[in-house]
Amino acid sequence: MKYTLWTFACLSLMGLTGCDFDRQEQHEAREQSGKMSHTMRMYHLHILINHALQMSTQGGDMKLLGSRRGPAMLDKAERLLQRAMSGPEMAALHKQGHANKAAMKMMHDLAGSTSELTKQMRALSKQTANRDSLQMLHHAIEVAATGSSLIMLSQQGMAGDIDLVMVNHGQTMLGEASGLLHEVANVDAYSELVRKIVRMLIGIPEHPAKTTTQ
Ligand SMILES: [Cu+2]
Repeated sequence: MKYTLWTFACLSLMGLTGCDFDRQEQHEAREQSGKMSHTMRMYHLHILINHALQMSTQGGDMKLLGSRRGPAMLDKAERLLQRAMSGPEMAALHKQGHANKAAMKMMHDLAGSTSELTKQMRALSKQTANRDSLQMLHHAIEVAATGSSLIMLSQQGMAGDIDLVMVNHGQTMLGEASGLLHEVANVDAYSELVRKIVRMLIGIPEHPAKTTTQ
């Protein structure tokens, strides 16, 4: 009997400790998100927008190939863009007074141009003129968005020596994107919009997130 009671007491104690541990973890997670810098939160939203842009270029390429998956991909890109820009996370950043920050303005400019490009991509088809050049322009966006995301991710300072590899490779990708633009001679409105977007991506990440903790 004594032994049974003792076992029961031990099990209860273990259960309580487990609960305490869960509570502690939840508390730490809340603390962590409270301490997370606004720059880190903005960069993560920005990475989502870069990805929406990449999805658009894939959708645009599929439209040029005549694939019926093209419009569906453009729909998904638009939904992600809307989710990132109109979600509670963005609203919170604005509420906290970050609406006029340079990084926020850049993000809104990029999102606006992405939305405009996605709309224009709806008109692409197998019959579109200069399809090869348009695909090269799409690749320029793809490469620049990848470079921009790698740099922003490495600026979070989460992976030590690997951050350096990421930032260097990101810069190489931005250079590659610039080179691709020079290869395409188109001067129509669509190409100009692509060039504007690539230039925005090249100019984006400037401030290491960890130095601006608030
Ligand atoms: Cu905003």
